[in-house]
Amino acid sequence: MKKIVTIQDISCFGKCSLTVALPVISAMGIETAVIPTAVLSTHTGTGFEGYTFRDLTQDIPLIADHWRRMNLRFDAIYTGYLGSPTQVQIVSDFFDSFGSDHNFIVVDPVLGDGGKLYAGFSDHFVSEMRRLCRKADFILPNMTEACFLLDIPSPADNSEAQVKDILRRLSDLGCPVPVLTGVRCGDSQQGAAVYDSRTDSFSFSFSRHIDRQIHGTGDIFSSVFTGAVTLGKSPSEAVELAVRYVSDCIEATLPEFDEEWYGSCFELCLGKLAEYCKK
Ligand code: PXL
Repeated sequence: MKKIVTIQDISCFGKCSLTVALPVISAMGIETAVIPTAVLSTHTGTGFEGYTFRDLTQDIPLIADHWRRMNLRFDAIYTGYLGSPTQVQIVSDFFDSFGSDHNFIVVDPVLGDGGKLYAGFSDHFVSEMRRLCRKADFILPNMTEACFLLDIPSPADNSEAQVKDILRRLSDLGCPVPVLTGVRCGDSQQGAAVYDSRTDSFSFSFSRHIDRQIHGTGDIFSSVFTGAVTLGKSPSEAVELAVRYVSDCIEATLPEFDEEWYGSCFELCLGKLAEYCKK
């Protein structure tokens, strides 16, 4: 079996980060090892206040030391939400220990959405995340995160030329294959775009646009993308699969949105995802 290790928090309630990555990657038929970076009572997004935050930064090197002694190897290393600049540095050390020519690194630079940083993040955190992106084979920012990483204002519109320019600049940060999510195409479509700087090629993938912010969809996207590349798909095929599954999850959430406002009903679509991966 293929094996991924994912490094991100557990938000105990709220359906994001590890509570998404673990079921989604497992449904793709891939073993999923985890390093929890923090335990929060809920995620920090809109709608939740007064959440607890237990920092597990000091545990990460201890887990890594044990795994080194066991000689564990992973086909992919995938990071999501990280809680502090120190944690980013420790994750960077983990890449040095466990990254190799036989695996790849995915950094989802979780920083913010809707033009704003998430609660508790500073400019210093953004610059540490920018440094981490340099070590990744793939980065998966949304439009807000891309603008913070590049230190540019949010674009007024999303022309193809503008998206390509942002992707090129993201690759200049040092990551050969950046993927940009939250890309709009006219009023009716949204999706993602990928740039492979090794071949200088772009690829876009879209589904129906739904005007709702649903928390955790970025984590679903990144989990499917990482799983798909681990299964041998090309970056553009992986983006296409991730766009399709996120769209399935959003469609499944709409009828439930009054109750499930804090996350998506991705659970209802895991069977479909398993089927997509068999094809
Ligand atoms: O979905 C990204 C995410 C993960 N983990 C925590 C978060 C967020 C986004 O707000 O707050 C704790």
